[in-house]
Amino acid sequence: MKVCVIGLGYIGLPTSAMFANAGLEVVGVDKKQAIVDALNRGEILIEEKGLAEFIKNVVASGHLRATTQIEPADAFIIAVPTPIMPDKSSDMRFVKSATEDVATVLKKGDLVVLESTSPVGTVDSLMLPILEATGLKAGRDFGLGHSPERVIPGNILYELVNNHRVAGGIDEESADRIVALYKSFVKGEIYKTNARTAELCKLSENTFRDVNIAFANELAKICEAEDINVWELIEICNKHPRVNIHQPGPGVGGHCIAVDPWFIVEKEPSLATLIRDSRNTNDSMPAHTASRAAKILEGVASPKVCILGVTYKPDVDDMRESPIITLAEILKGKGMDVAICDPHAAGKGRSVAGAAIVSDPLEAAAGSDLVILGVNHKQFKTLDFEALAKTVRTKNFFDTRNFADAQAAQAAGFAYYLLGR
Ligand code: SAJ
Repeated sequence: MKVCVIGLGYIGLPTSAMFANAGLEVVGVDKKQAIVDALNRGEILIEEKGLAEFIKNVVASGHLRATTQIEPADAFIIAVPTPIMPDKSSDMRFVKSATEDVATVLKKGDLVVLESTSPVGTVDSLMLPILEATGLKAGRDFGLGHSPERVIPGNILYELVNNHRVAGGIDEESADRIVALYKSFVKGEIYKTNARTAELCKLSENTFRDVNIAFANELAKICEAEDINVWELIEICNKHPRVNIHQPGPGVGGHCIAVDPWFIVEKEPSLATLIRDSRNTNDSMPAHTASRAAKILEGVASPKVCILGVTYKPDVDDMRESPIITLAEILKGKGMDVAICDPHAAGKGRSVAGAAIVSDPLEAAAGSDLVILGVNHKQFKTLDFEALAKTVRTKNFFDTRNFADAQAAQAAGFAYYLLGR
């Protein structure tokens, strides 16, 4: 069995390695020569727990190699990006061109599986016509369907194997063949359905989270207006056996939860009203956080703000769609001097709102009038507030995650502010 995986990113790479580790012959295809060259040397260019070692081993075993050109295979897995355009519509260019590539080598008996998160109808309206233009008929001559990845960055290798999966086929036999293929390494259940349901499954999972986070963020704003601590409120509510309110924060980032709900809105704009409102609520949080910061700094001449954390979530180096980048840009736009500290994102030549990212909180906080905790990285749990107090100009601390040691901050003389209170 030979599998061709198209797109060697956060999903394509570990998925290729899983198939290879299960003994299949795997060819990874990517347009970027640097990724292909690295993989053929047994190396990767992204950061993901355990992945470098795993890839090194499967490449050495001879089961995995990479190329820039598609090759004939028995199964094709498409794991390319499906980004969003500025107008919030989906950009399906990469799925389209990957499908066109598959069509050039497609033969009777093959199986084609879309893994990329995609709007409902992608398999039957975008991919199927391209593949059938070869003269082969979907269902009769080749299998086709959707089996979205559902793994969380930072724990991909574990979740790829252990999470449940959905296998949506354009017909029963396609679904069966997708199940059989993934069973080579998946230990979770694989649920069979049709392709459209599988497409909406993936979108609904991330939208569930987005809507629930929006609810928490709306509660945070309500609590600020009503002089209630939202964190205490949520903790107590969640003691109820059927309540599980999510955590508020300065916004929702990443390339999934902040993006996928728009794929539903794009398809059904007049029906997806709660979904659209939730997205807008979450998108309003960086500006809301910035206006709280501006209020704290009222009357301070040429204020300097230090932000701790700039990635989209804790303990990763991934900054995609991070709400903290938006927050930093808004603060800069308000005329503030912004310094950024992030131990995970530092040292990679990246800058945010014109500021270089440094790894030492004390260095970033020097001379500042407000320190904002933006991301709950482990390192920030044990901030040295005594040392921080000596380096700042004004002792203001604004925690957007209810994460820092408030007592230690206050003991060191900081005025401690909390989002959602
Ligand atoms: N966040 C909150 N409050 C919360 C939970 C999260 O503000 O209560 C924010 C985080 O700070 C972060 C964002 O949401 O900015 C998203 O982080 P996340 O860790 O919840 O999710 P992702 O985007 O890393 O991964 C999600 C996962 N989906 C679900 O949990 C339903 C993952 O399983 C998916 O595979 C992934 O999206 C994907 O690729 O679609």
